[in-house]
Amino acid sequence: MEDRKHPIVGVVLGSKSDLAQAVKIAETFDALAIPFEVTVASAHRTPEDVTAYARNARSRGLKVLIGVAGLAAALPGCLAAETTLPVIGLPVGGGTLGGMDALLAIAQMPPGVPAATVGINAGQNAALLAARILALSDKGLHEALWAFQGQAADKVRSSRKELDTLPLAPEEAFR
Ligand code: RP5
Repeated sequence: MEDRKHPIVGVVLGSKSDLAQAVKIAETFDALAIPFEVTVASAHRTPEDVTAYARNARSRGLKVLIGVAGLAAALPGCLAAETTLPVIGLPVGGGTLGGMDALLAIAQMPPGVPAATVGINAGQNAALLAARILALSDKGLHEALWAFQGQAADKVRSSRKELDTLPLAPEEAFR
């Protein structure tokens, strides 16, 4: 594994009100021992901070950025415009459109400035996608991710036993 002390993922929230998503991201990164940092910077309210953060990110040692934003979610795109690091957008649900506005704003980037998108409020997936990118060059992290996926698979398999009031498919059906 790489040095686990220095943050390698930067998580930028468009507002402190997006904090619940940061908690999901933090839980996932902690489970995988990925060092990260969190800040608040708004594409519309503090655009100069977003620009500076994105421009400094690579030289500060960050390898992936996650932009968390709701409503007219310009944040991931604005980060992507100012760096060559991979940027993952996490659309936050809420407002009159329930997060569809943020999802489309993040997904519909113009050619030349890509930002990846995960589902609305999909904080865990945003963190796991960042982890997969980092695992390309980190064997220890690859192994940790593989174990994480194995645990999720075990949960699904053991949940079958809870269907015991129904005619359950035999385990041989999966071999
Ligand atoms: C977006 O507007 C933020 O990311 C947040 O999801 C939403 C509402 O922000 P607040 O008015 O709660 O600060 O920019």
